Amino acid sequence: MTSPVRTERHGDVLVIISDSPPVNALGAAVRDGLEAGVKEGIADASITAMVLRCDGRTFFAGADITEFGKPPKGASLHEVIDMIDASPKPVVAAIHGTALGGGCETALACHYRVAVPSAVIGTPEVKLGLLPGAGGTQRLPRLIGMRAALPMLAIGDPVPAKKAADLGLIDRLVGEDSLEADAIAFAREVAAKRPIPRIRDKDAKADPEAVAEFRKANARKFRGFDAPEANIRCAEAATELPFDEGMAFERTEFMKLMMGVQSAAQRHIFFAERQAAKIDDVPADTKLRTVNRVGVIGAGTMGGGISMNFLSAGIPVTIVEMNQEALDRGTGVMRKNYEASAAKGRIKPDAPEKAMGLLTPTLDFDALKDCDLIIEAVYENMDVKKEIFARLDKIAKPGAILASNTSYLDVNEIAAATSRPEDVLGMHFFSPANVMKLLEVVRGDKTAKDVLATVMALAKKIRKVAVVAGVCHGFIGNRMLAPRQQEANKLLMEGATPQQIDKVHVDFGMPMGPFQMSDLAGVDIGWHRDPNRIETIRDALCAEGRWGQKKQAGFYDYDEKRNPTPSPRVAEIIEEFRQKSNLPKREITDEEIVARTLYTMVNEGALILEEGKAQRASDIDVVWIYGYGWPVYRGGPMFWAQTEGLKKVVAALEKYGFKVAESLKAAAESGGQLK
Ligand code: 3H9
Repeated sequence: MTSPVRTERHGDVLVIISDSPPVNALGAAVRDGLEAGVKEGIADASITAMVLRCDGRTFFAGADITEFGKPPKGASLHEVIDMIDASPKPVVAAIHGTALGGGCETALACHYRVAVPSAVIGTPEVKLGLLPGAGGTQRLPRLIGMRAALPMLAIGDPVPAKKAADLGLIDRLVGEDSLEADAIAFAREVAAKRPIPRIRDKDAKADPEAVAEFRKANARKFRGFDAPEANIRCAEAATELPFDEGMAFERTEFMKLMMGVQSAAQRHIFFAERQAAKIDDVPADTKLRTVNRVGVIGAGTMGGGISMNFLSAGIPVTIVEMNQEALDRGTGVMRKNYEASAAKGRIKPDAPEKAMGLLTPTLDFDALKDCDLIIEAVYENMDVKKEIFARLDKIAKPGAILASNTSYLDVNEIAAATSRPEDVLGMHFFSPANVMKLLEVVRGDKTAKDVLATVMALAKKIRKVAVVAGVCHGFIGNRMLAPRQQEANKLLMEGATPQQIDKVHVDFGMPMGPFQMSDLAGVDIGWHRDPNRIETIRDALCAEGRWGQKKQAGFYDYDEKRNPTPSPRVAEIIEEFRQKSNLPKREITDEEIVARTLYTMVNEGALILEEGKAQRASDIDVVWIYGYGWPVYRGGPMFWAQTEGLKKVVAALEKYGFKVAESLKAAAESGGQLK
C-alpha cells in the first residue's frame, strides 16, 4: 500500500506532506509516514530544516477516532511527536483548515508554526469526553499561559489563526494562497537558529486565580461531565511537574477517560450526528434543487426563529402574516434578538442590519410565488394547515419545496391537500428555532428523494443537525416525550412530588425535569380552556391560573426572578385528586421514577425503530441530545439503555407492567444492540 505521506525536496528544506482525505486524521498509515519523513529529513545531511503540511481541505484534524478502542498499530502518536520534538533540525508546521486535537499537538511538537489567516487551531478532545493526550495539556499552558490554555482545553472551542498568533500559538500568519512557499521561506530563516525552541523546555506559570475563576464561571456548563475537570487538572500539573512527569500524569488521566462510559457516549454522538445526515435509500450524489429564497408563513415565535436561521446564513426570506400588527411584532422580535446577540459580541456589529436587510415582510400571500422553499409555521390545526397547503399549491412555483413545521400532525394528510405531494415534507424546528440545533425532517410517503436530500443539505448550511423521521404522531422526539409525561403524571397520583421527579431528571443530567419544563413552556399549552372541566391535575392548575412561570405559579411557585419553590397549593391539589381516585399514597423510589419515565422512552424508541419511523437507533439519540438537552455524556436514550444493560431495562419495564417492544426484548435476550 502506498503511504499517504510523501516528501518533496526544495533545496535544503524537506517538505513532508500528508494526503489522507477527508480530514488527514492521524491514523496508523499517516503516523508511519510522518515518522519515515522526519527520519529522512534528519538523516539527510543536505537538509537544514523541515516543513510539515497537509494536502486537501485541512491540516491534521486529530487522532483517527475510528481507531480508538482497537489494538494499536504502527508508530504511536507519542513516538511521532517525540521524534519531531527531538529533531536536531527545526520543523515548521504549515497550517491550513482545522488543526485539531492530535493535529494541534503535532503542531505544538514542531518548533515553529505558521498558518494561513483562515485556519483554526484547537484541542476539542473535551467534546469527545477526552483530553489532548499527546502532550497538549502540557504544551499549551507552557506556550500560552493558563488563562488562555484553560478554555481551549476544557471547553474545546478552537481559536482562529489571528487570535492564535496574538496568543503566541502561531509564529507567523502567511499568505492564504502561498502557504507552502511562505513556510519554506520561514524554515530557511530559522534553519540555523540555535537553540531550537522546544515548548517542553519552557516553564508553565501557576495561576491559581485564573483556575479558580475558570472553574466557577463554567461550573454550570461542566455539570456532570468528567472530561473538563480532567483537562483542568492536567493543565495544573503542567505548572507543578517537570515535563516528563506531567506527560505521565496526562497519560493516566487520558486512559481513565478513554476507558470510561462518558467518552464512549460522546464519541458515539460524534459519529451518530454525521451518520444522521445519510439517508439509506437516497444516494449521496442526488442532484439537489436550488434554494435561493425561502418563504415563511407566520411571524410568531416559531416563524420568526425559523426565518432567522436562513437570514443568518445569507438566504433571503419572505415572511407572511395575516395582519400588520402581528407582522410588525414578529419582525420587531427578530431584530431585537439579533441586536441582543450583537450586544453580547456573539455576532458582528453589522450582522443585524445585514440579516434584516435580507427579510421581506409582507401581508401578501402571493409574494410566496418566488420562493424555492416555503415553510408553514402557523398553529397546530389540521384544517388550517390543509387550507394553507391548498392555497400554496395554487401559487408556488413548480418544483418549490413545501414544508410544514408541524410537531405532531400527519404530513401525508397535509401533502394530500396539494396536487404535488412529492414536493411536501415536514421541517420540525425546536423552540427557540434560531438557537436549538435539531431539525426533524419528516418524510411523507410520497416525498421525493431530491426534496429530502435538498432539505438535509440546507439544514447543514443553516447549521442544524437534521434527522429524518417517518410520519407518526409526534415523530421521534415528541412521540417519546408522551410516555414520559404520562408516567410522570401518574407518579404524582401515586405519591411522588413534582420536585422529586424533577430532581431525578436533573441529577440524571437533563437541563430540567418534566414539571419544570411544563412550567417553562406553559402549563396551559393544549389546555381545553374550560375552567369548569377538571379531569386532571393539570386542568386543576390551569383553572386556578397556574399556567407556569409566566404567571409565577405552575407546578411550582415562583418569585419575581423566577426562582422556584415547592408549592403547598399544588400538594393540596394532588392530594385531593389522589383521594378522589382512591389511590393509596406510597413511597416512590428514584429507581421507579427512572424506570417509568426514562426506560419507557427507550421502549417507545424501540417501537419507533420497529415501525421504521427512524432510520437507526443513533438517530434517536441525536434527536434527544440536540432537541431536548439529554446529557451528551450519556449518549442519548438508546445508547444509554445499552450501557444500563438491556436485560435490566426490560426487567424493570416488566416489573412495572409495561408491554415491552419485541425488538427490545429480543436484543436483551441475545445480548445484541438496538439498531
Ligand atoms: C484526538 O486527537 C486525541 C489526541 O489527543 C491523541 C491522543 C493520544 N477521526 O465532520 P465532517 C470524519 S481526538 C476519524 O463531516 P466537516 C467524519 O466522521 C480527535 N474520522 O466534516 C466524516 O466521515 P464521514 C480530536 C474523522 O468539514 C468525515 O471525516 N479531533 C475525524 O464538517 C468528514 O467530517 C476532533 O475532535 C477524526 N478525528 O468538519 C476533530 N474527524 O464522511 C473532529 C472527522 O464518513 N472533527 N472525521 O461521515 C471535526 O471536528 C470535523 O470533522 C472537522 C471537519 C471540523 C475536522
